[in-house]
Amino acid sequence: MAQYATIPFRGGERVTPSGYRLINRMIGPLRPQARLDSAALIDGLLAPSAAIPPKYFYDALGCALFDAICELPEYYLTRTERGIYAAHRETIAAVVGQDRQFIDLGAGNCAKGESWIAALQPRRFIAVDIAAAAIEPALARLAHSHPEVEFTGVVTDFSRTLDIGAELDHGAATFFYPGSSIGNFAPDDALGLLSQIRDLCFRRGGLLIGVDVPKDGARLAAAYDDALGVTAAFNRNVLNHVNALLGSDFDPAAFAHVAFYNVAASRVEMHLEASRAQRVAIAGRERVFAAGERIHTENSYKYAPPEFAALLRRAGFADIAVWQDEAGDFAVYYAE
Ligand code: AVI
Repeated sequence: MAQYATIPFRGGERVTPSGYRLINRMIGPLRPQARLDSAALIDGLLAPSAAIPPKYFYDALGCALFDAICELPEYYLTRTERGIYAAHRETIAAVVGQDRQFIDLGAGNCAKGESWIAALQPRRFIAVDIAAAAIEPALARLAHSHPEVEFTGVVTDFSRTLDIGAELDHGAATFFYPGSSIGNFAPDDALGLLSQIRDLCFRRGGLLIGVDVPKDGARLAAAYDDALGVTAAFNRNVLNHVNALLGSDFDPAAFAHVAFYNVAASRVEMHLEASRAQRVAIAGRERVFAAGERIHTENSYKYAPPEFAALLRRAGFADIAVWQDEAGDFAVYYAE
């Protein structure tokens, strides 16, 4: 039973005997889900406390802005995680094991996943992301440089469900979920996703995951409100994406970027604040925003290592190893 369609690889060149495949789960029989998603997006915008799920950040421009965020001096997450991998690569590789299928969740430009190919020598590399625009060129590039690996791209929204079981074989699997992306889920949803990953590990498998740690609120606020305004542009751009999806008429320039650390909830929150009173047409309805009214666009939860290890255990993982940088700013876990 085909639940999805294999689509031609736009702009790609088949360079390996095995080639690479891009599977798009948002097309064909799954279109009704896209309609449900639009309905949920509209409901969120019309609700008294307006919200947009963070998955809508990632149109082509949003992906490029996120790549730029990862280079910012204030955004310590990416380089700290990279430093942990560089410092412990051999030890981590020995614990994880080679010759597995490697599932890069939220792969984006696949740069982080690619950095593990030499050490882990995966048989198969499955890049999973909501943004086809990010993984298409990445897979074309990877297939050139690693002809020994079989590459597959799956374009899917795993904030709903991780429907990639059909792409896995029964060999050992390493799931890779870097960048503290798990922090963009509410804790109960994070538990749900971790449990699904655990179920997909079959008999032999594990999860290598990077997670940000709570720290000084001013430092966290700066990481999500940088001096150059790149994160502000990333946040506002979600309104461009919503306009493209819904035909709404948000003016991104009429909303200010707001980011702060909510200590009690252990999360950074991002909002868009209406700079003046305004009316926005959304799917045949009108939403009036008062000056100062906010649209909640993202939570980024931070976990101390004992808390995150407990979450992994609740999801059914055991044998949890943790690596951190010297300052304890970020943590990497491998759980089987
Ligand atoms: C993708 N995710 C882990 C980022 C984060 O840190 O929560 C998204 C982001 N939002 C603002 N800056 C980066």
